[in-house]
Amino acid sequence: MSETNPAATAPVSADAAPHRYTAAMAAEIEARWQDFWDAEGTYAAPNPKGDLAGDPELVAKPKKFIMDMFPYPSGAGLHVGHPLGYIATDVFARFQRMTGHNVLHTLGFDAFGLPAEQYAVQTGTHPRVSTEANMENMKSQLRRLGLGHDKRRSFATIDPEYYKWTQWIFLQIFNSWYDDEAKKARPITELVAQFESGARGVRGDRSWNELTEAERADVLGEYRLAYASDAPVNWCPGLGTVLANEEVTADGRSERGNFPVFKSKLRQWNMRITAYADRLLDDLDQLDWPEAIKLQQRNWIGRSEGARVDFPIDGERITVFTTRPDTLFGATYMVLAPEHPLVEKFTPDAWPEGTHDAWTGGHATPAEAVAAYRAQAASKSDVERQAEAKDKTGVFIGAYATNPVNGEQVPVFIADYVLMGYGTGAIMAVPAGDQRDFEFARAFELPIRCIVEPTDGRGTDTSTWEDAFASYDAKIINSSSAGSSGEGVTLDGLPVVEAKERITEWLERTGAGAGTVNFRLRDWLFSRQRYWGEPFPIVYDEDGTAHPLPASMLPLELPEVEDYSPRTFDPDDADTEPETPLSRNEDWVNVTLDLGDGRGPRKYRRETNTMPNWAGSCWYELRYLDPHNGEQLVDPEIEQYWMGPREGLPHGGVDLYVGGAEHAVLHLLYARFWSKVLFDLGHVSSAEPFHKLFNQGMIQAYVYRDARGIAVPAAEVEERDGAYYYQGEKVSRLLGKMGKSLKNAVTPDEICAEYGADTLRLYEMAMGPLDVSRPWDTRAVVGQFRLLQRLWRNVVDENTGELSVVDVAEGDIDAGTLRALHKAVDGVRQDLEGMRFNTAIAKVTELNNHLTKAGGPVPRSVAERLVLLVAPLAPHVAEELWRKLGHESSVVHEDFPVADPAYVVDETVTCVVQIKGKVKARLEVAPSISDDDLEKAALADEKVVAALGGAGIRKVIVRAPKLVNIVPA
Ligand code: ANZ
Repeated sequence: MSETNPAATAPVSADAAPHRYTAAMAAEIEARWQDFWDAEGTYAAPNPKGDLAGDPELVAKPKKFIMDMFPYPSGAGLHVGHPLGYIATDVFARFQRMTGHNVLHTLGFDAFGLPAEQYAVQTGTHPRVSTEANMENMKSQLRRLGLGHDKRRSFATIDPEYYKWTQWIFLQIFNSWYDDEAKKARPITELVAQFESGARGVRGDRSWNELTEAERADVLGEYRLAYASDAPVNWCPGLGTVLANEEVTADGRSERGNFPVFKSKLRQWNMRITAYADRLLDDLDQLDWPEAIKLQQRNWIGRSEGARVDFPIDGERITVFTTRPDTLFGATYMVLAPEHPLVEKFTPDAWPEGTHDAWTGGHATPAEAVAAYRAQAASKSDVERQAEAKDKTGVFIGAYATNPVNGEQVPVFIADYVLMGYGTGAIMAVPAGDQRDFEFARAFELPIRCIVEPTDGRGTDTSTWEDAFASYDAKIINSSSAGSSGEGVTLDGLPVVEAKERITEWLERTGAGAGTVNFRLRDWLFSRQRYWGEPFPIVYDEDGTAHPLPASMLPLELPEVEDYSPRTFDPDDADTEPETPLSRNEDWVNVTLDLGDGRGPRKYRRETNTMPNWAGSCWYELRYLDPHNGEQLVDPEIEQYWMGPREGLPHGGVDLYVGGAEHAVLHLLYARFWSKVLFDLGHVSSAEPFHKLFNQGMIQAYVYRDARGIAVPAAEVEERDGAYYYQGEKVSRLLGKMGKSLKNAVTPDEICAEYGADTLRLYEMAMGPLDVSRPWDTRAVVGQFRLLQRLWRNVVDENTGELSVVDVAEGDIDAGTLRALHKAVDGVRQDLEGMRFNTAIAKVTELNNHLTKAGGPVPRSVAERLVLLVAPLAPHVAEELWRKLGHESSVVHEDFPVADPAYVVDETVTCVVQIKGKVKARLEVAPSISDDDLEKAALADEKVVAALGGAGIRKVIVRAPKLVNIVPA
């Protein structure tokens, strides 16, 4: 929006006061204090020991570790939306410092990532070079905001001294396994000892000592928490890269370039996060996180209680997972995921006699039908396959399996609504109870058997039904049998929950199945075919067995490569494999090493994948604690001090972690997983990384579009009579994201230049509750600038630049001012503690306005407390005024004011105290006083005590706040 800037124009007008708070003055004050804070190390947080300037007095204080989700150093720099959370944590951290805490607050960079690599492909600039330039730019933008970070603790995930430890943690995870009995990770050497002693058997009938080295490695690979396996990926030879599901179109081609995409198997690293599913779920209860985020994690982990049921077929069996084993009698057909490995095995050469035409898909043989359907299914993403499409597709594979509960032969289909990656990849279909099965059964004319008595009046004749019936309150019917394995079972008349129990017992007794818990969570695919990431500390010997590097060889630094771009292949050649950039550096890849494992120097090939960009953010909170430790991940005493378990935080963790809600699952789940492994292995005392999580809202901005729908520069749009114009043309206005591409980005630099950082900070905090999204409005920023001008004017004479406050004894300050002061102190304190920054600013404004309206000079002690209230929010102007008020040390470590409760109560009301109906006393009390407190106050009143003259009391009638009537005995 074009408009004149009052801050810039104020000082040049002829009669402007020479010492008014202006943009120019703000710029000067802010730069000066920022330099001072840096030089003094004002925000340095001492550690209990070590080289971080341990200060015994500070260390004895209670502590607070306050963190932001660290940024990726993007080339676009920051817009005003980015620092919202950083300002909020800074205000909170400053408040905590002023209320007696040793505060750790800093910010690093999450600096590995794809954009720098893509830029390198396009321009040849080394990703490190562009990343470092971006970091420099962002650092200066952030510095301008006056954030109180302990800069000695800052780092970037690309620093070799940092990723040395990321690699080290990988080795810990690789070298451990999950002991299901102890429910924790243990060193792999302890598992090897169990195999060696025979305490644990090796699968098959061979003993551990008979296995070759490679075979032993394979066995251990099935236990390790980091393991390599062949995982299906979307391989696009034409682009030379593996694609995410979202990058593949519905017809199986790459969104970019329109090349064919193949589901192929690739040897990849995985993390066995599924071993921790239960603990990741259970420990959520103890965390102070938004419920919505906890719910997303719970759903992502997706714990389902149910049963596995075996359906015999051809002397083998198909195992299904069901959450409703009680509906087993209603299972009239089965479905396997199209990719299920048993499909070929059970597909016969010819269609069985009398196969329904609708089941064959018009194919001459089952094999043909299966092949055609698989090709069709492979082109859909899991999301599309699960979409609630009414037209269910599938094909009969020509085989029947046996329902174990009644011996019925049920046809086996493949259909894409069953996913390979969930449960067992096979289901028993119960059309009466499951909507997808219902639709499929209608399409393929399969029987729909009513096994739960409908409670909605639709009746049991399923031919009249329009959908499946599901209710946990209903009773089971038509579910009784002699059982194919000889033993009968009846569920008839049982409510669902009891029926589940009874059938599960029956499954276990007859060996037809067992109760089980299934998780939606999958292991974490941990490798990328990229350059700009942490190299794996893994080498392969000539047999292809993976060996970990010894810790002494870390960091394994990223080597130089000539070419960052992926190698592309014939787009139709599915048999190709991605070529990783690291594999091109033959000198780096092929090495002779002595791994110190007694095998002596040998030839190895290095792993040429790199870690995903989630790796670096999985443990960065720990590095802030002890950022220069080259010997240990983190000193245990230091970790214990800042993050250890304590009252109310049974698993320990960061006191406050602020970031966007978009990180509900991946980052927050991965970081929790690494914490738990490190905890199990004894490296840390905290089993959770982040005790309290807060999601800030988004700063939105108006997007203006012309008639063609193209965004036009928001800054050049004019408003006339409620309509918007760009270069004379009418444009539309909608609230959206802020960003360069929408031409509506406002940078913090612009606002700092126009008004100063203190104004920007106040504006962002005043916009609304922190967790709510809010539209940016540059025109409104000036409101906060004016608040600072009035604040300044209440303390400093604008003409002389001298202090304008007067020394007045507390008792001589007028009651109205004292009330305004203490109410503000009380309210701001509570608001800052509760992170209600917007209402805190409203209270500061109210007090400031009171002082302005009162006219006359402000009493010094009132001005001082006002400045202290402002200090967390607008630290530069507060520091300047504090010094002007004659203090020699920084306001940063001053004590936050405390309210005198006597002044905090609202206006008082007069309460009449009667004895036997006669007025004996009058009390001034708060309108909100409770009956109890009022009774106590009345009975303690001198006049009342005298009037009672020691007589006992029979009854007291209280009508707070106005009346107390005492009836003596
Ligand atoms: C029989 C049944 C009867 C089912 C009924 C549901 C209702 P959640 O709760 O998400 O765990 N299922 C199992 N594996 C599947 C797979 N790989 N792809 C698609 N669907 C699958 O869901 C579990 C239920 O989803 C299972 O219980 C199974 O259908 C289906 F009245 O079995 B149910």
